[in-house]
Amino acid sequence: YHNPHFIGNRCVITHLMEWKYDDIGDECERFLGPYGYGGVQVSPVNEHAILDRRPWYERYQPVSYDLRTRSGDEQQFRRMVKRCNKAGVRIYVDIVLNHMTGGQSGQGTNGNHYNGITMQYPGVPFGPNDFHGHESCQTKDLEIHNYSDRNEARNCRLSGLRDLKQQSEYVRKKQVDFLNHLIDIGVAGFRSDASTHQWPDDLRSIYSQLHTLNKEFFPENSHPFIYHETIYYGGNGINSNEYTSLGRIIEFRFYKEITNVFRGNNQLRWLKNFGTEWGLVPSNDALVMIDSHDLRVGHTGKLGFNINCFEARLLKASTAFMLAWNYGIPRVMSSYFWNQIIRDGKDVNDWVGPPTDQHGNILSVHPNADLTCNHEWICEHRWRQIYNMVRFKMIAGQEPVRNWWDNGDYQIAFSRGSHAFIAINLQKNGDKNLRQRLHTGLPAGTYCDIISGDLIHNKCTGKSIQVDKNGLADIYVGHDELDAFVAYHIGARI
Ligand code: AAO
Repeated sequence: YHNPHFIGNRCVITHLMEWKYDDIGDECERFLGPYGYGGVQVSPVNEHAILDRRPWYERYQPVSYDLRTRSGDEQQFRRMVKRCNKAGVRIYVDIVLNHMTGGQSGQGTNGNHYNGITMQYPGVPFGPNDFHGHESCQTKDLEIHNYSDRNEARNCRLSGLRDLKQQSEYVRKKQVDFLNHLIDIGVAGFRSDASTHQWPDDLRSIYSQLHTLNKEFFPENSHPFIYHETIYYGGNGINSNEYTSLGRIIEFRFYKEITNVFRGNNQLRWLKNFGTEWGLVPSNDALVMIDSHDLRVGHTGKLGFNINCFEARLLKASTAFMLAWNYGIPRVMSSYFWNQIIRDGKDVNDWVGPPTDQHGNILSVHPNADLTCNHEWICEHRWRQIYNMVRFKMIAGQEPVRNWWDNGDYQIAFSRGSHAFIAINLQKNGDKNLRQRLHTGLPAGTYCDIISGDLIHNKCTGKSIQVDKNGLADIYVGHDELDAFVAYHIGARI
């Protein structure tokens, strides 16, 4: 469950939040495949509640396991999976097994009625006996109040969401069928939503009944890749290591520590031994990110601390570190535009759903010739500084971190063996420019900086360096430049 089943040396996932399946299929063929992305996380695919104003988070309120959302129906989902696999790009589905809807009633995206008050979900079907009640949850209002309490966190309700009793064989069977349906279609794995709120043994039992991956696209006997949302920062919270035997975990300490460093609260020089020595889980157990669908709107962490698309320079630099460092499987968030208005530390528009036409249909993505998207879709995964670092990571491969240099403060540089080299400058005081003759680890030659430009027709469109026969080069990152870093690798050498 730890292996993402990437093709070749691909190694990065992007979350195309709320994209339509047809668009994701196009994107796999025209961009993700050619530019070396390994996979796509898609927003929840099963029927969910339709809420007022159509917030993005309605997708986290399941109504049934039928495959139909505003992103498309089952046929479109199948077509996408096939096209992406053929383009060398895997599909991972965000699965919401912990709960059904909140305490309201209405219609789901496939036309099934549901009632969260009486806990009737005829589309599955689930009834009141399939949910946790006072016999297992000790809080008066059945809500989780203490997230560190194992029983409460798993047997009570997360923000009012009706909490499924996964101890019931019937409930597990319905969920196994759902996951097997997706596996048979050809997905490579799952993001497990709200994992901390489910008992590890229940998940284990569900996973033990899963099919192996579809042989049309995967080697025989491949198991789905599963990564768990376990928000753990140490202390007495529920430890994410309770889940590492089940698959990978999303290592929130990575996001928190890296954000803290790039925000200027901790010198970059300390990153020299970043990873397990900082208390993180072993690299092979981790999936990492800088931004996510929750972080960008402060549904986890804090606005002002979290880094999202509205702070592009910081997002690019921190993402570059994530992609240059050899830890975990990185996931790049790709969002859509919303009008962020922060009041009292909260974004009043934290609910805003994907761009739609006046009938509520999600808009298609029409990229520009310069590879960027239009105003509605941010497409961080198409920013040059980011997709070129995806290539950097691919070229760095399994090479170790070497040639570490720092100025004792907010400037660092390191190589990945003799394949790639990066220098980052976030210096705030004293000599703010990074100007050094450094060991790059690279073979002699002229290299293009893949951040300020590209190698095109054997010429650098941005900056370049000369590496001498000892691997030394003059590295420069001015403090006032568009980007806070430069990056070079053997794939962009003249
Ligand atoms: C919506 C409405 C609610 C309404 C509900 C039901 O917004 O007002 O009550 O419907 O009608 C998403 C949205 C929710 C939405 C939900 C359903 O974010 O707003 O509710 O869909 O439509 C916890 C969970 C974690 C969860 C996260 C948001 O543990 O699993 O909250 N993430 C996932 C998804 C998310 C989704 C759901 C789960 C539900 O990614 O998109 O919700 O399917 C503490 C806890 C964490 C907790 C965070 C939340 O963290 O430990 O477990 O996450 O708080 O902020 C310190 C502490 C640390 C603490 C942290 C805060 O560092 O050490 O423990 O601060 O960041």
